[in-house]
Amino acid sequence: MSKVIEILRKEEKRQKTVINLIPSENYVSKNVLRALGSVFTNKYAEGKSGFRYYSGNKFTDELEDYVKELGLKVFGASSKEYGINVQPYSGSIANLAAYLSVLKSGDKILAMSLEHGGHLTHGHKVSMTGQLFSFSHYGVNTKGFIDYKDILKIAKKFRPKLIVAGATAYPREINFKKFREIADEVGALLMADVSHIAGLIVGGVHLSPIPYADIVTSTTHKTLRGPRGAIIISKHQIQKSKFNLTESIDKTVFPGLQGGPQMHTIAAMGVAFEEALQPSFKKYANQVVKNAKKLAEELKRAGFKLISGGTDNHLILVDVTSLGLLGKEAADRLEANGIIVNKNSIPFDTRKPWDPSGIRLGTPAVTTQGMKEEDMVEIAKRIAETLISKS
Ligand code: DSN
Repeated sequence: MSKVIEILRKEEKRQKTVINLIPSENYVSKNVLRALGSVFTNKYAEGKSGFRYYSGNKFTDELEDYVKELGLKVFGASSKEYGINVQPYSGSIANLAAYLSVLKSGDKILAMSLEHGGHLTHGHKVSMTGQLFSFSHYGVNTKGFIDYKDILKIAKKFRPKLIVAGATAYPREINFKKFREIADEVGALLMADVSHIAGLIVGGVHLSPIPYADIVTSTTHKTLRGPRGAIIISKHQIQKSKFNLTESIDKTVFPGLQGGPQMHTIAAMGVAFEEALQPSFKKYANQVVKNAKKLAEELKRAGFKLISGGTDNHLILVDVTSLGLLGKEAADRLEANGIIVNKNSIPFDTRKPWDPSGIRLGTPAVTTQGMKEEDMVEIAKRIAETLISKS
């Protein structure tokens, strides 16, 4: 047997036998996997529907047009006002493409800092985004919440051309309406990076950035439960100018940053969007949040210190230093006990991201497996037994 297939089988077994609490991971459906492993992987399709550099794209065009239509539909964005690009290979590329479509190198962007829950591509110095643009960062207050008044103060002083609303490790709901008001006060564009919470938005559990943001970027895995890829939704027109934002984004993605789109991934995105439009997805998104709230409540009861004291979404951020542990140690101990989380920085962390003070947990994957609140009680108990009684 192929060595690769052997490894693949071991990974299949691992995924079935652990409790996966990584908030950015999920288990896709058989149909999403089928599309990912389909013949669309054989096809080159540089360009866009009707304007391809290769022949033989009749069905590729049909597929991409359909997936784009579905992508706008799941986010409730009308094609009259919004366009969508489904080709970005990842969220990082999508964010870079969004910046490059509306800004010049050196322009100012205001985003959430990595230490307080932002993403690397929100201008961290080791990311190309932080090297190409001039970033200022906002964070959370000492209670762990975004302080919109504080963001307005920073924005008035910094005068960014673009404000990014979005995070990878923020357990509370983001108010995109307030971000819009801040952006309008300082004449900035607003971009929402909803990679983590896309499924919650689509499932109607969290506030949508549409119609507030000019640009919305998102990965399609995580809570959205599709393949590893990304999308960019954008208004066609911004600030009443003649500049066509959707066209600019299309050109930045290809040929600006990428070559041939991965049509098998786009096919799988289409399947995930079809699934997200089913009533069962609303139930799923609701249960993700119910499970996270229950898990947070039980962890708190067991003596864990949660950033912001709880959660509104799919994720929980825990400061493990009060237990005399570090993030890596806690994550390793949990893995040894069949529970998979990731070590994570916490707001005001004095330690480096590689060796941080916290762990991040989430419920998208276990909810897909059908777990409910009573299972969260058991999981919290097991986490406490692993980390508290042995620390
Ligand atoms: N690595 C992703 C996460 O885990 O949140 C973000 O890109």
